[in-house]
Amino acid sequence: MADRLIHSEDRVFVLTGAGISAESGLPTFRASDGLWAGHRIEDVCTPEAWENDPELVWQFYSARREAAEKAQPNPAHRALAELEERLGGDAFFLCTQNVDDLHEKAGSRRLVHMHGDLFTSRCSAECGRPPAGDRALYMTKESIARCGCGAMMRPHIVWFGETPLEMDRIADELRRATVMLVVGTSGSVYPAANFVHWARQTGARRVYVGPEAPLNATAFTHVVTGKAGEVLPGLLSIE
Ligand code: BV8
Repeated sequence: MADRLIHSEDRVFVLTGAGISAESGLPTFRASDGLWAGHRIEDVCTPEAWENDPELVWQFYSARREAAEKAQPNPAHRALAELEERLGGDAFFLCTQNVDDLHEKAGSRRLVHMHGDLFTSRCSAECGRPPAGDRALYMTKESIARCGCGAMMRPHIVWFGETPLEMDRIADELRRATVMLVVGTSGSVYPAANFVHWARQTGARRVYVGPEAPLNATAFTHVVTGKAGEVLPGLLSIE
């Protein structure tokens, strides 16, 4: 990229996907050995899957809790946390599709998990009690925690067919951004894959970082090919 990506007066909206956590040892979804390997999405990541077999769903998410618990942020996560620090105030906003907590471990603060987060559970009967922090592993149906109302606790994760979280805040931050940076997402899941098209309407500069072009590559002004952990530290210096 000829000139610097970010200028001191910019407002930066960042969208991340599974690719940013790949260098931390967490598999992406669509890689051959990806997260879905061995599980059909519809068997572990839909409300129907939960109705059919809550034990299998909790075994899937317990395995992901175990992996995420051991994982550490990589230079890409840290570069974003440092950019937030340098821009300061509300000039930086991070929306992640990831349910791991590596952005928080790296020090990011102004962020939302639009697809939920691994270390929170909520009442499967939606009795009204708020979601609660939960790092336990549930490998059998009998061991699954119960809500005060008696219903099973479910992962606080947005499954296919469910409404993503914080959409109003995300739309508001996207409207105000002058730069949109997208890192490590294949652009195959909606509404996240639409965000770059929304940013195009505001005239924001739109940059993708990843080893291969995403499905919505034509919507970007710049595509920087490479691994996030190798590219982001250099890319995010401010003019
Ligand atoms: C909804 C939580 C209504 C679970 C997830 C329009 C058209 C078609 C279909 C739909 C549509 N609208 C809605 C749908 C249905 C569906 C959908 O999109 N289906 C797809 C399959 C076609 N969407 C929904 O159901 C959504 N809900 O639409 O509700 C609504 C809409 C708007 C407003 C209100 C209501 C809910 C979808 C959320 C599902 N839950 N995650 C869990 O984690 O277990 S989605 C899950 O998959 C992730 O969160 C992520 O979003 C997606 C995976 O994608 P990526 O993160 O991109 O990962 P992937 O493996 O695909 O790619 C990795 C990338 O990283 C690659 O590009 C690779 O090159 C790159 N990479 C690899 N290594 C590196 C790297 N990059 C950088 N550095 C590296 N080192």
